[in-house]
Amino acid sequence: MSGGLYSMEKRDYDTTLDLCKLAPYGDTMNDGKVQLSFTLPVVDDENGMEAAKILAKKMGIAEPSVVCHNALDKEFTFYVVYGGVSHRVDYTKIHVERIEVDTMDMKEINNYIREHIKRKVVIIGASTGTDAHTVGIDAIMNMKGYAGHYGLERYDMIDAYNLGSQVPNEEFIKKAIELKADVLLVSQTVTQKNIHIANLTNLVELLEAEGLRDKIILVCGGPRITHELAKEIGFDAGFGPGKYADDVASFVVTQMKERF
Ligand code: B12
Repeated sequence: MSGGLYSMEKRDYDTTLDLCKLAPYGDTMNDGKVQLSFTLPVVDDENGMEAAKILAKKMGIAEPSVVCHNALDKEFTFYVVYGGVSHRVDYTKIHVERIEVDTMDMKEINNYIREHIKRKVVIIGASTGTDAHTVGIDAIMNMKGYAGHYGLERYDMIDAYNLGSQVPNEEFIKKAIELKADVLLVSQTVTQKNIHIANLTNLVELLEAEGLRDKIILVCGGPRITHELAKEIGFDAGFGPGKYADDVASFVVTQMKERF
């Protein structure tokens, strides 16, 4: 179930469900049961388990029980704690900025480009700034693809260039001009000290200074990127975990048709 209308409907099988007071579900409706995992830098013994329970209680978890404790080595232990939370959420008031596009498959996207754009779309991707993580951008661009979704290099109607990692914004833009890019894809994995925000904002500023911002579709992605954040800092869209080449390709080609 993907949320939306269906989940807002009353469910006959459980009349105690109140979406204005949404609670986690463990065994019975509204029991508030959650499971929490963390690692403590201590030996795997009774004292460590007690520390894990005390910590969970301090986090507001009622009646915590340690349901799993595994020594990672002599001085680090991994815990899973099960317990209940009393907090409730008003689900009916939630509004999340989301990308409104129906994802097409590779064949449909190629046909869409042939029909509406009538030439190959040039897409350049990179993990920029000091970020050395390449797996995310490779998942989107690599010929072999990821999790059963072919990457953009596989698309007949897309010229995809993956510049790799640690690409300075200036070099990225230089390449965009040289290759006459329609779309720039930026991957950001490291978010320590909000480095991703500084780096992404700098790219937007440089593109604006070059007079290029309005001429290209600018998209970022990564494990901690949301669409809301991306829009806030001047990108056209942001994609997080569980998104693939076909999601981003569907978005960019429909944007190109609408905007250019
Ligand atoms: C592999 C890895 C590395 C490898 C990277 C190798 C490589 N060639 O990429 C190495 C060992 C080099 C590495 C280094 C570092 N890492 Co590292 N690394 C990881 C790890 C284990 C996996 C990341 C990964 O590959 N995920 C798989 C991909 C497929 O997932 P993804 O990136 O989320 O991509 C998906 C979506 O987000 C999206 N997506 C991603 N990018 C894009 C772009 C676009 C345009 C779109 C549309 C979508 C999209 O699509 C993908 C598919 O759905 C994570 C921990 C973890 N388990 O996640 C830590 C992790 C990311 N690393 C971390 C850190 C801190 C580092 C270092 C700073 C460590 C250090 N102190 O040296 C360095 C960074 C150096 C640098 N200058 O960047 C932290 C980041 C913490 C933070 N919040 O900033 C993590 C979370 C580990 C941790 N728990 O602390 N790392």
